[in-house]
Amino acid sequence: MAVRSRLVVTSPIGSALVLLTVMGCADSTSDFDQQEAEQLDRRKVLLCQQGLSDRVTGWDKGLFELCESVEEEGFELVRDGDHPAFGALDENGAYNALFETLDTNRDGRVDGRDEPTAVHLVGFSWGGVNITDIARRLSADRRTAPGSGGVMAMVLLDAYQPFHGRLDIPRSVYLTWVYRQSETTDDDCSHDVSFGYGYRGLEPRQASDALGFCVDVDLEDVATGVGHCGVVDVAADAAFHNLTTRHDYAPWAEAARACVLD
Ligand SMILES: [Ca+2]
Repeated sequence: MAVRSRLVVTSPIGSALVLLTVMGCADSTSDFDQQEAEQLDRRKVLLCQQGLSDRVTGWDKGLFELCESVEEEGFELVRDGDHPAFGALDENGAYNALFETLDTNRDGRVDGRDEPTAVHLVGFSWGGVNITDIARRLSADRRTAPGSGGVMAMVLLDAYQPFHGRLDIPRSVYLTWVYRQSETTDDDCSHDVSFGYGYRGLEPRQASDALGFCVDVDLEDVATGVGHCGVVDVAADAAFHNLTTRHDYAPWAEAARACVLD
């Protein structure tokens, strides 16, 4: 186990440099030419996935508003009918809808003949684990050409599933921000569905050969009394900033840590 030491998380500039590195640049804005600018301006798609009981109970816990606020910034939101996010038990439906959105020429493949698209993913609780699966599936899908299955940015909000000890971040995701709480409050609504145990966001582990960067924020360091069911509201501004600028959220820079590497 190791921690990626070259990650810069102390300022928004950190992720800007990260992005330039991802895009194949060296490390300075002098290399940020028209080609990279066009890549940043490419079509942006957002897929969101909810927690396990959220669809049943009607609780979106702030996720719908977050996803639609990003949509208003020019992102194409992959909707599940009228819902701005997919239910946790419909990972296949979410994946298929994403694939169809990326397959712009409708030939059953995602490759260089489709419109260039930057994929963005958001998942809360159970949906956060699903979202990491979706990122992994996209890069491994035989219908996806090499180089066309990457994810530009992913935000995981207290990702949790029973029987998962940790959260594996796929190497195909360039920028990952993980917001989680490590000490569930006594009155948190997750107690009702976990025999009183309460949910805590899983610790992310990034593949040591990952191409991108992963930032881990324990919300206990930036807020008080955060429970599992309040994570989306607490982290919504940070997530919005991450997705729309691809930069770190400066107010929480002191709490940001590089994800542990496998
Ligand atoms: Ca296609």
